[in-house]
Amino acid sequence: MSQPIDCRLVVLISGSGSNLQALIDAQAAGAPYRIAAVISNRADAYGLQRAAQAGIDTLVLDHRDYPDRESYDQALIAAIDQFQPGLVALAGFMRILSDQFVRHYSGRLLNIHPSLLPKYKGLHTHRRALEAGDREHGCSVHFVTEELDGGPVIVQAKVVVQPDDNAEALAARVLKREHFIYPLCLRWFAEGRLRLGQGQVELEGAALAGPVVFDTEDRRRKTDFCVAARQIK
Ligand code: NHR
Ligand code: GAR
Repeated sequence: MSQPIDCRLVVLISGSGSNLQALIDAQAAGAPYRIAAVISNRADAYGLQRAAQAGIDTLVLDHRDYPDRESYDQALIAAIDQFQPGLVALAGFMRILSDQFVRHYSGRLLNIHPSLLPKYKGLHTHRRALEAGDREHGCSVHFVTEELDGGPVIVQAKVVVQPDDNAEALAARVLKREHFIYPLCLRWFAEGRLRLGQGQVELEGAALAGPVVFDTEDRRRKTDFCVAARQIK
């Protein structure tokens, strides 16, 4: 059996923080991690208010106060490590992180990205999926590695692209699925079932051949996730 791990969590945000809210709500509903702090690179991020409302420590570290990425990332590491997290989650954090930062948190740094990786790494993913005429789009949770949006993918959720879609409408539907898969991955991690092996995702002690995919019509609840995981082994 897997052992629950120390799951103090630090969440990095830049904006609205609706993914953060999903993590807060999951914690309140019994998820086995504790959000120790929320850190934003922007003082006006609405997610800071969500955190404060939930009684979580917040910190603003503005990248514009630092001469370069390396010094910003050093300061960020120092700020995060005060909270001694077992896991760091990027939740709409909009700054690229240096190799040094990524290595420091290797195996305990997750990101939620609004595309079906490896498609559409980087920014403006919804617009790019529409412009390409894709019939489906979605979101991915992955371990962060030095390669931007290139780390091993854990879970994806798909969304059908509608004929009359625009980027905003599509983004809103994808975001709903993000709010399902991100708390799920953090729960797995905190339960000790999910880890980064040699460049690949290990779930329940076995390497995944590919991400666990929740299909467009998939309304499985959290209790069924192991079934979903086993199907693809
Ligand atoms: N850092 C590393 N090393 N690896 C990853 O996989 C990372 C990362 C940092 C952030 C999130 C990512 C996303 O999910 C993420 C993954 C920001 C940019 C970006 O271009 C790209 C990807 C992601 C986040 N940021 C601009 C920059 O110069 C600034 C954009 C802005 O401020 O609006 O840092 O998509
Ligand atoms: C989410 O869609 C997240 O996947 C995306 O930004 C949004 C943040 O929303 N992340 C990126 O694009 C990273 N570059 P939120 O602040 O409401 O969670």
